[in-house]
Amino acid sequence: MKNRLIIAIQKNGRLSDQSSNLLKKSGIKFRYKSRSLLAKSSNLPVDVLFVRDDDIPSLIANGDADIGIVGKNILFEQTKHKRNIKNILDLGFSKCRLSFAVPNNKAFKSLNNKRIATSYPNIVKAFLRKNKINSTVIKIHGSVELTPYIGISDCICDLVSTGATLKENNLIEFKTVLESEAILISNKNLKSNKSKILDLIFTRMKGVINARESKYVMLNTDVDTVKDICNLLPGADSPTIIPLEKSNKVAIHALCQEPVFWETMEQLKNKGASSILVMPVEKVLS
Ligand code: PRT
Ligand code: ZN
Repeated sequence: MKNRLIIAIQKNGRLSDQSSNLLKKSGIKFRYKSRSLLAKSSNLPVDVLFVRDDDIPSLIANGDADIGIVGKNILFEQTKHKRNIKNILDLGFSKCRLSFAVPNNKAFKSLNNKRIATSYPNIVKAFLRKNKINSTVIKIHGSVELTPYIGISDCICDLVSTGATLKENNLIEFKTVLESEAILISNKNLKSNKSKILDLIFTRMKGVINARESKYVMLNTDVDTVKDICNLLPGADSPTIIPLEKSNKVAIHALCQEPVFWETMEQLKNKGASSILVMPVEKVLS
């Protein structure tokens, strides 16, 4: 395993599918067998390790894995690994926030002198310290949202994505402590042979992430509207202009690195563009 880069990803949970997909889109071929812990890539010197997400920072800090994908919330909570791990890339999926919430019939203005139930005691304590708030933090592993109703806490600090869980439990979100998403993390002291493999994977992952928002736009327009049309193309660096057989008509092709909404297409049409095609982009290597 010395010369192979070991990538730890979540075995079974909210991060699993998108982590696997990202590795595959980055050109790492591997086969996942449901009970196995390790899959060897068939085309690159890479092994994929399937574990619980909470174990990923310690595996990397101890050198048992080299890089991994976790929620920012997990990395920030496990403060003891900070010295050995670096966050190298925000991956843009599994977005959520760590927020305080209180039963809606007990809303209060100050967090002072409260009992706060959370699975993230380190993040919450750091927040309280920073804001000079004096409260008690109670560590709870699951069903945090029930604790105010069984008399254990006055409020909670938990992950929220759609807000449906808070709503179901009559809780109101009132302060966000951390915005989280999946991140790529790495051991800070990788040997040079492993760093080289990481560089390759890192560049490819960035290409996959950049491509997510990117669209390839093709349209036709009159020569005298080219400037107006190009100004409307979102995040297009330098569009290609191709003369068409019909005099004074051109085709414009552009890589738009920002979302292209229906509104933009309508504006393009109003400026004289026709045959507007918006196509997905799979990979971008700049
Ligand atoms: O078994 P293992 O330890 O590997 O997994 P796990 O059960 O600890 O984690 P898992 O799979 O539930 O979540 C993995 C990561 O997904 C988290 O660490 C976050 O980074 C991210 N993530 C994104 C979330 C959510 N969204 C999320 N909504 N993790 C948890 N939730 C929970 C939240 O705790 C609450 O119970 O979903 C509920 C709220 O969701 P909404 O949509 O109702 O607001
Ligand atoms: Zn977990």
